[in-house]
Amino acid sequence: MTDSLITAPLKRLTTRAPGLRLSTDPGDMEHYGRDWTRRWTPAPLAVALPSSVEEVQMIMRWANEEGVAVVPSGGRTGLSGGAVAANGELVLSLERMNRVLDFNAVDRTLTVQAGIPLEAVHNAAREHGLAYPVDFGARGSCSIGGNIATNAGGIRVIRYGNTREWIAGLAVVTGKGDLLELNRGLIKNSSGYDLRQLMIGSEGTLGIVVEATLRLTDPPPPTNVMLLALPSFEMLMKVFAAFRERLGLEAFEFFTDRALHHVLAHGAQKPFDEVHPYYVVTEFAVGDEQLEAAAMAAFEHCLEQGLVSDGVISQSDAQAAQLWRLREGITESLARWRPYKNDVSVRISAMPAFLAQTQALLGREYPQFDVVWFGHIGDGNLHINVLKPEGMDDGEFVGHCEQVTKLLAQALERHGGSISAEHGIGLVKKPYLLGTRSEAEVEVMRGIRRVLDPNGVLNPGKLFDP
Ligand code: FAD
Ligand code: 2HG
Ligand code: ZN
Repeated sequence: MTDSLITAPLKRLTTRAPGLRLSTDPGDMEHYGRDWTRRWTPAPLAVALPSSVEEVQMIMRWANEEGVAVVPSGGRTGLSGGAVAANGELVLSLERMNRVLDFNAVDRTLTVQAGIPLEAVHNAAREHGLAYPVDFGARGSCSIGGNIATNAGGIRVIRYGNTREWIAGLAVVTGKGDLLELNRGLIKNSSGYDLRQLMIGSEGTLGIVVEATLRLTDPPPPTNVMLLALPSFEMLMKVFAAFRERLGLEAFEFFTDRALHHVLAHGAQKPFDEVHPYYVVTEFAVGDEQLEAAAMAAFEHCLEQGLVSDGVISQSDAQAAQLWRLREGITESLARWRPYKNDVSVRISAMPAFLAQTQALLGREYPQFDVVWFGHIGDGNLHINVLKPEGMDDGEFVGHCEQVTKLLAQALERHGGSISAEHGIGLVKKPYLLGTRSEAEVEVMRGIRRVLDPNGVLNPGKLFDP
């Protein structure tokens, strides 16, 4: 610890929790004070790395007494600023609470500490011949606690749903420091409010997830991955319908030529000789003649109807991984531009009209910007990343993007959509929460927050203002 940075409240914390690992090292403050947004300058009070539930409770009780704000922190891969500590908060990192606690073969559940990386959960499930199906590109760095706090989605929602579907139980330390054991792995439980579900997606504003019991499922079937090239945007949802009608889809993802451009510049392999404006990566079960015939029928139908102009199907696991890299590598390939991100969703039935209107809106508002579209189109979820032009001032860039996001939010409101599909509201989308959620809903949320965190010490300023 850097002595000059150990304030009186921190001294009292070390007295109360003598074994607690605490850091005021400037490198740690910088590292733990930010997430992937890179828009705010980290300025925490200190970083606490508890190793037990009791230490988390001690921290929360201390925070209430001292009036110190606490930012729960997982893998800090969040894209909405939820784990940013820029105002003298204590960062409470779950990084050291990263163990598998129990596997139950009869219940098919895995109980883990919240700081465990998603990929370690995948591996643990696989070791027991089962699978945890929530998956996405940040799997190596993000934590299960962060996934729960954001109700993370990813590339297999179309088949398996969001994180919410896979949580059988939670242990949560509330803003007051109480420990709640929620649902305890039960499949059926009609004994009043489901507080477990309330915690999922609460972005660290109601409680700190310390442990989770995850439902596991059968390992995925053998699959093929297909990359499709599309001649126009209007074809996208028609291709989706054609494939969904004929196949049980494991994934249906989309990206544009601009996304491909960046991901290729970042080292991925070019899939086609020609450049096409739009692409889809889809994955589906194979293994018998009927399934393979259905996949070919879907592709041929799209080709005949002029909905796709080219396609390639994986012939090996290595090729499947190569095709997936074109989609999963996009976020990393854009990171150096610190893009302004939008993560929006509408119902699938509203998608064609919403896409057409949004394309017109963004074409008008961003004529000279590099706008990169991609996303989980099979779930009605689009990611629209706007890259900052070289030389443009940060403030001017964000200001402009925020004006456009207001228009986008209005379009979403007209279509009954959401300003955040899977990344959370955090700081980035806070100004647009009303519109997706009504005043009455936000007032209920405030009330719930007051009960669980009466002194407002948990992640203040995130999601909505007090
Ligand atoms: P953090 O960033 O550390 O925190 C996120 C939020 O959760 C913050 O509000 C934080 O305060 C809170 N929090 C963290 N841990 C806890 C806890 N234990 N208890 C209470 N609150 C907590 N997201 C998707 O949904 N789908 C995707 O496909 C996807 N792909 C991504 C790809 C890349 C390359 C990257 C960088 C990010 C991607 N994300 C995606 C976003 C991000 O990975 C997810 O939001 C993830 O769930 C965040 O987990 P984390 O542990 O990094 O959380
Ligand atoms: C994805 O789907 C992630 O790849 C990240 O949700 C999206 O970078 C983004 O905007
Ligand atoms: Zn996504």
